[in-house]
Amino acid sequence: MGRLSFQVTGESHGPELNLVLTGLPAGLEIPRERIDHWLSLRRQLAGRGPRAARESDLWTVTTGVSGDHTNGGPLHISIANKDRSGESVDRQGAKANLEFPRPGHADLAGALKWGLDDATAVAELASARITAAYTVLGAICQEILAGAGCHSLAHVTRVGTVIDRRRNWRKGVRLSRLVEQLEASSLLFLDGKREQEARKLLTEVDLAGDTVGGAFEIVVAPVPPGLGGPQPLGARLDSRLAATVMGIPGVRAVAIGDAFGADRLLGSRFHSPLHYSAGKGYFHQRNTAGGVEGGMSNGEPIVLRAVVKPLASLGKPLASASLRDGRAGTAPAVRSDVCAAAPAAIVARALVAFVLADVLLDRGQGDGFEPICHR
Ligand code: EPS
Repeated sequence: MGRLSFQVTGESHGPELNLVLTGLPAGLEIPRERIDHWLSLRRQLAGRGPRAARESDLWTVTTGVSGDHTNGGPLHISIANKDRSGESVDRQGAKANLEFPRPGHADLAGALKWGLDDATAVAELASARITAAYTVLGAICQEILAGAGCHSLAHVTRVGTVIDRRRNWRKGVRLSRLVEQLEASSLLFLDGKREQEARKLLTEVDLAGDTVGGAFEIVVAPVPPGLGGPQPLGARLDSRLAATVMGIPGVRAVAIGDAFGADRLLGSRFHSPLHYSAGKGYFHQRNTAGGVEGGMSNGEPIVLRAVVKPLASLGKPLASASLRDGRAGTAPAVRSDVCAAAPAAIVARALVAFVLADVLLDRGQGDGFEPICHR
């Protein structure tokens, strides 16, 4: 769409994941520590199942660098899988029988698409394992944002019934200290007491053989105004951000700003008065627009929110029907994570960094400002 593009390949239990990223400027340092840090957050935050603990996400750059810096060519990075068994396993460690699709998983739709009587191949492609590669992508793109002075954070706002403290992300907010605070929390919560409640809930849900949904928000600030555009559709920042984050397995709803709940409100209540000060420039009292109006950044923090469904692999599975002959049965009790909210938030931060790095690098004729970062 813009200047950057990427491809990711790999199966959940295949030998490796591969990321090919094109369009990077030459001379960008590969941020090894940040990549490892983001990967370990994605792997180790609360809510993960036994598989995540077994992986170490060792990654190797094979092309596109000269020493520690990009050389202007396509960057290729592979991430090794430790579990290379080629198939999902059940909670006892035996091959999961995917003749009976897990309701809510990709199993049924993929089996119908490819005419399969066992959904193993579908589960391999649909697995969230691929998000390790998105995380590497985002950690690199965050360097481009950093070059433009933009910080970003991932905050889990809900795990099941437990809601974390909320903030109004207003212009001038400094994100770097908050990032440290959030990353010290096992669930990317701001409030330690609520984090403990959410941890307790995760343990209970796991013991019950169930999974639980959640929600998160990604915040980027400061953001220069005018990124994106009202036309064409593919240039709209809201459309690009939402479409990209919606592609994370488990994410089922994406909103910009305070849009969740806006269906109940009057315009005079939802929108917020506009002000101007010499120091801050233009700003709204409340950032209900989430920093994007008319498909363009308005200079306020970008706030993207998303809902993650409860994962479909259950310890006490639902009734299902055979892919062979339709007979009634039960879906398998496949090994799984308990809640995807925290790892998905890290992945969303990564993909948001990709979209914003792309619009920052791609600014050219018609955009009306000096390129911020084009080493
Ligand atoms: C996943 C199921 C689990 C997760 C996996 C995504 O794997 P397994 O089937 O081996 O138990 O742990 O996520 C990862 C391996 C990862 O690195 O994120 C799924 O069905 O999507």
